[in-house]
Amino acid sequence: HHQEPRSAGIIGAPFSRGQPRVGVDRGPDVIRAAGLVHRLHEQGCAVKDYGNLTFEEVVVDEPVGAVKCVRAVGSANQRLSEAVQNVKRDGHTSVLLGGDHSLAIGSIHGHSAAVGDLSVVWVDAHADINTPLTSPTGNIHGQPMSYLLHELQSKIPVLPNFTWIKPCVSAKDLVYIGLRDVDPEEHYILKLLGVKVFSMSAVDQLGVARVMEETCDYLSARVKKPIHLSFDIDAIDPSITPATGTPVVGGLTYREGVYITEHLCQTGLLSAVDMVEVNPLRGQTEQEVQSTVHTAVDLLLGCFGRRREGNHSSDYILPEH
Ligand code: Z70
Ligand code: MN
Ligand code: MN
Repeated sequence: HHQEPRSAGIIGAPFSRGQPRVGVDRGPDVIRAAGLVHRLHEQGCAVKDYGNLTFEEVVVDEPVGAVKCVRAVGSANQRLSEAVQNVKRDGHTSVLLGGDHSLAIGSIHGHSAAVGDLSVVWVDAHADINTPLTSPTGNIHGQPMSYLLHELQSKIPVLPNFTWIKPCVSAKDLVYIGLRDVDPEEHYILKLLGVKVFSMSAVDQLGVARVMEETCDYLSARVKKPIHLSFDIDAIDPSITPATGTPVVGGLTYREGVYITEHLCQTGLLSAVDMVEVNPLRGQTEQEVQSTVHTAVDLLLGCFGRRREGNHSSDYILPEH
């Protein structure tokens, strides 16, 4: 059926301090260099590129307990939240190009501050729901959902540069797709809160079409809230997207990934998208990097109405001879 015209507001966040590997800060520029803006225009999508954010240089950032780079991550996400609020107030679907997945804190916070209650679809090999006290690594990209969920607030200590964060997501409004590397503490949290999870086992069992049908039924059972899609490129199998910090075997195929974006797009509720953890320095060859980046672009095109059956604009007129 007919889709309203969409517009994308792109924010680049060249930020890597939520995890230890260099290179993920180059994500925004390599995704743009692969032609994202041009290809969105080509498919009839209006685009405003807000450019790359710049971040405060945090010189002294000693670990707080086990948690690394707390001040830098807190400060960067506060800037990102403001930027996402601006993009939403300008009327666009927000597109965050990461950067590492700690950026979901500011992206989801800003999205919720602008539009109110959200549904979150988190597509990832990992659950990224460790609290600062359960994290086995101290890397904040493994923790963003814990800061955002109302239900975990009593478990979150006060951290420097994190006091602006207001929890804004309810456990019942969160769905995971693609999980296959979940820490025991995270698994406990997911069960405790009753979070809806479609692990890779569920994708194998049900197929991606039923997973998406059930995801959207589940999220729209009460009221239809705007959807925030947080897509970690490591959800896709590393045979397709190897240029990422922590590849995990047994992931989504390219086609399953694209199907997820097509399906969410056609709900008409997709209001913000994160594309994170693309790290061009983690590819073994230029071909590995290109495959990863082109997949990220195709997933974003799917979010903005690209259909594999083909597209045409509603005012197209067949030429007469
Ligand atoms: C682990 C942690 C993670 C991405 C690794 C890993 C989390 N659960 N996320 N790579 N993208 O450190 O909390
Ligand atoms: Mn991940
Ligand atoms: Mn992630």
